[in-house]
Amino acid sequence: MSKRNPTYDFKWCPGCGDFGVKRAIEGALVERSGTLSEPIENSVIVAGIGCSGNLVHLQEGPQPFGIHGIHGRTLPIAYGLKSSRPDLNVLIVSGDGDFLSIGAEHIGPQAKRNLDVTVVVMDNGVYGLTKGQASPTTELETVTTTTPYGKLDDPMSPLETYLAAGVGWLASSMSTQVKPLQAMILEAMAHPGFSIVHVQSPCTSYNDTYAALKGNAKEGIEPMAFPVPDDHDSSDLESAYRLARNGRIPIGMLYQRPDSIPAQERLRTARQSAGAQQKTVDELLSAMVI
Ligand SMILES: Cc1ncc(C[n+]2csc(CCOP(=O)(O)OP(=O)(O)O)c2C)c(N)n1
Ligand code: SF4
Ligand SMILES: [Mg+2]
Repeated sequence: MSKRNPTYDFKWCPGCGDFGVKRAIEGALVERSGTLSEPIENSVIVAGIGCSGNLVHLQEGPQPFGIHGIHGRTLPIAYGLKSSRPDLNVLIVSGDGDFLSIGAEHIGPQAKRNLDVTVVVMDNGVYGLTKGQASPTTELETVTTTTPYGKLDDPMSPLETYLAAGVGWLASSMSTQVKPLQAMILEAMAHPGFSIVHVQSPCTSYNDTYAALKGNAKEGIEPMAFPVPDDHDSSDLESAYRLARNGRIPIGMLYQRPDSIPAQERLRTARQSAGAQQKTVDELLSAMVI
């Protein structure tokens, strides 16, 4: 439905990074709708679970459609949606726990398929909604309720993982940079193919990383985040890898594959070339009978 659910009363904590992501998405959807003269209902937000996924209920202003899915399955839901309604603009919102743990197995296949959707990952390095358990991006040795002796696993590097999986359009951002983030999401939605905007979105209750990301000269904290250099060539995959592997967090456009044929177009072309040889569903099924 494209109306807010009046009985859903979830609220983010004060200062939660997700507020900035929400504003950027609202702005990008309205801007897209105006530029393309398309009703906002042509956009659908598919949400994972977690505080981040609740974004789908909290959109203000003109309402897109929304589906609040199950844990880790935003991509299969979006695939089904896009397969039956390729005309829709599908935006996924998901957390580091939802997208990069139980959901991670879907990234590779959809990247290789070049499913034409945009994913906004809200990374707070923790399972926020369930009160602060370790997620794949939680730092080594961090003590949480599920890692009482400190986290034993190295943190995952999401940007490297996406590039290795074959994601063809990748940007990295911070929830505090609302306007640049809005512009990035808009650009990602215009890309014909799979696109990811990975956002550092701190959790003020269980993993407040604002100071670590931005740095604090007075307290001698070096910023983890740094802007992607102006001379970075975003069509150069090797150069994108170097930035992703740098040990800190690059903020900006990392990679855009020069050629991008989205899944729907591949299917259309295959159907056309099959022509008269197209098989019925019954024929396809009987070919698999043992
Ligand atoms: C099948 C299933 N297992 C476990 C949960 C419990 N659960 C709710 S939110 C969450 C973690 C979400 O973490 P993340 O995606 O990082 O979202 P955040 O709250 O940090 O934004 C989990 C495990 C669930 N909803 N469904
Ligand atoms: S628990 Fe963390 S992620 Fe969830 S709303 Fe609060 S600050 Fe945001
Ligand atoms: Mg999280």
